[in-house]
Amino acid sequence: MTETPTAPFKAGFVAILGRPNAGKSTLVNALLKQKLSIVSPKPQTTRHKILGILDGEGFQLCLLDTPGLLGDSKDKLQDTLRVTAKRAAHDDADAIVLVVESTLPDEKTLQEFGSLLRTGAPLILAVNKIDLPASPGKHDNIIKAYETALKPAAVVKMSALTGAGVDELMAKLVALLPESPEPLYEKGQLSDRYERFFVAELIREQIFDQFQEEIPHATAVVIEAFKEKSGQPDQIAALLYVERDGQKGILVGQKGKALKELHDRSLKAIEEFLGREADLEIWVKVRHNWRKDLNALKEFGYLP
Ligand SMILES: Nc1nc2c(ncn2[C@@H]2O[C@H](COP(=O)(O)OP(=O)(O)OP(=O)(O)O)[C@@H](O)[C@H]2O)c(=O)[nH]1
Ligand SMILES: [Mg+2]
Repeated sequence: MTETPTAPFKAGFVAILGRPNAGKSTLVNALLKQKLSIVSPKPQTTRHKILGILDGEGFQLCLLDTPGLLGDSKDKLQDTLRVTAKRAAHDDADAIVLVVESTLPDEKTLQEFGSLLRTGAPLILAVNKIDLPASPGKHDNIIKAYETALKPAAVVKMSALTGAGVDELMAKLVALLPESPEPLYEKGQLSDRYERFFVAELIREQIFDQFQEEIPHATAVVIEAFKEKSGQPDQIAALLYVERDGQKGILVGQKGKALKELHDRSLKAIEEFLGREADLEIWVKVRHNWRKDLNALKEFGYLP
């Protein structure tokens, strides 16, 4: 009797890169089929390399969501975010997904993305947001421009929002994964980050939703305390750092109304995520020009 040979197990890292707002985090969540990374219509939402682990039949796909690559950086935070994203590609990736929107790339964009090829990792071009209306032939022209400059290993037209093309992308990624004697992370583990990281992110997501203009970008969230006691709600204390007194005034609002709303919305999101009750305290502090301050970036967890 002959045994059917089983395919070798595969596991590896796939870095998801692209300009801010291209839909990287939405794509990571779509591939994982659950919400891991926060998403907002405003650019520069993601500020960390965030690992999402997907266990499949015969494979483990380790997805790395990254901060959007900006053309020019204006401060040390933006410099740091660029380094974080590029490191994910250069140090960790077995494959790269370049997520682009339905717009023709300019020379600078092509050059910048071209530098990702130096990683040696195969690059898949994911043309996202195809659910949005586009003139006839537009996607083909965009793909042609990227294909000429980057020679991607594969191209997928997709919508992270509707899910169109996501399975096709996943199949292409799994095919690119290296063989591995065993999974890289324990089966069933979703990320390498702890609950307190995601709690801070959920508060940031509410800030992106509730406040306009510079406020979301000028705010950092630090979890000061996270205490679990059996039979009691978790005790969570969050500190929001802004850059100027005026921003603090906006976050707090008249008679504390804005902060109360932020508190209530954040608590709801946090309890849903944790699957248990929590008590949340939010404090707002000013740390002048923290985005230009390397010590602050370190303290807030943006720098190793
Ligand atoms: N119509 C449409 N919108 C999308 C799609 N994918 C993402 N979006 C929207 O695009 C916006 C940005 O999505 P994100 O996933 O936060 O983008 P990102 O690339 O992670 O952005 P940064 O973290 O800022 O770099 C959100 O409003 C998403 O809902 C898509 O396929 N179609
Ligand atoms: Mg993001």
